[in-house]
Amino acid sequence: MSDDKKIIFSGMQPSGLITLGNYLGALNNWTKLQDEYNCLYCIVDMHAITVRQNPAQLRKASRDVLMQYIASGLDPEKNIIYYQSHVSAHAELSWVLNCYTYMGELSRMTQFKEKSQKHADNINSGLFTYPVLMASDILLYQTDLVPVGEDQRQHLEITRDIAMRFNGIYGDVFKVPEAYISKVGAKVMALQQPEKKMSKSDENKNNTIALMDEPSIIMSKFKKAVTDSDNEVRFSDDKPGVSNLLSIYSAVTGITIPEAEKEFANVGYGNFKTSVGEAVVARLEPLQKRVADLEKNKDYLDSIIKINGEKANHLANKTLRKVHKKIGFPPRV
Ligand code: ATP
Ligand code: LTN
Repeated sequence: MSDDKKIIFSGMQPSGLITLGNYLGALNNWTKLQDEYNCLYCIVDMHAITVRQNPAQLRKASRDVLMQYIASGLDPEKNIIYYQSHVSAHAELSWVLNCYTYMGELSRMTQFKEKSQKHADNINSGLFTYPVLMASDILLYQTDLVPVGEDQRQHLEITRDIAMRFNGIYGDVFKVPEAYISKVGAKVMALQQPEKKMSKSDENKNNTIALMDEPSIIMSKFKKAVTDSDNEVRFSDDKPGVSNLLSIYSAVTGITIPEAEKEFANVGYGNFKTSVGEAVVARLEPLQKRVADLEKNKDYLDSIIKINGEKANHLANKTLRKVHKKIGFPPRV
């Protein structure tokens, strides 16, 4: 890592198949940052277990996320790509920061409220302290910028609050990070319920496009996407389904939304949805081919994880040691 570049950190949970929302809101933006910044992209398996996971599926999903990171264009030689559970400093810092985070601020987190409603039978304390682990991920690397989708803005705010609180007591221990949220694709909505965000753990698979969905599946999901009854392709708050499809089209093709509205001015919803589906298929096909190639290359993937895990451990431990010293833990002799 060169000293003169700013540091970027972000992550994704291996809690299911990466969706078009994750791709447009996060992953695709990450690939544009890799030359200008020192970047760390984590596969946050420790966050994923805040919801019950099947062990074999979690292992597979973690590997799938790794392959899809690389297939999307993240170069594992330029970026530190690693599994969160391989760097124990995340858990260690998280314990410390738990002691500097208030129950009140955690109970205001919308993600906690939503997930505890959805998993009413498993409202575990990990789900509650999820943002503290996320703050630890970010603060361990003295991160400047965190590229995420709109839904993570509140978690970034609490990360900043925790960092400032800690620095206020002990001096400048942590860099206070900024959220980095792109305008295009920051909130892709569910295809059948465009009032809620597309989410990889959604049980209704017609709501989500997975990056690895076959072209015929992608086309059929777009054909079934909810629109409205006035048959006019226009971006507007009162047309959430159509607006979402326009945003997706704009994000995958690079065409602006006003240009897309013109393109579809006299086109019925059926043909509009087919065009959006085709644009997404065209965008995802090369990525899917790269994943198929990577799948054959187990040794290569293993070596990436090993080398990058070591780099992350080294950087994380520097901050952790500093924290331990500041709070008064006895030195190791
Ligand atoms: P889960 O359903 O398990 O909560 P998720 O789909 O919300 O998962 P995460 O792994 O929590 O995905 O998020 C990974 C990244 O993708 C984050 O930066 C998040 O902001 C972004 N993201 C998630 N959903 C969307 C969406 N619908 N639109 C844009 N960005 C999104
Ligand atoms: N909570 C995030 C995933 C995540 C993350 C991070 C993102 C965990 N740790 C650190 C950015 C930086 C989410 O997307 N739901």
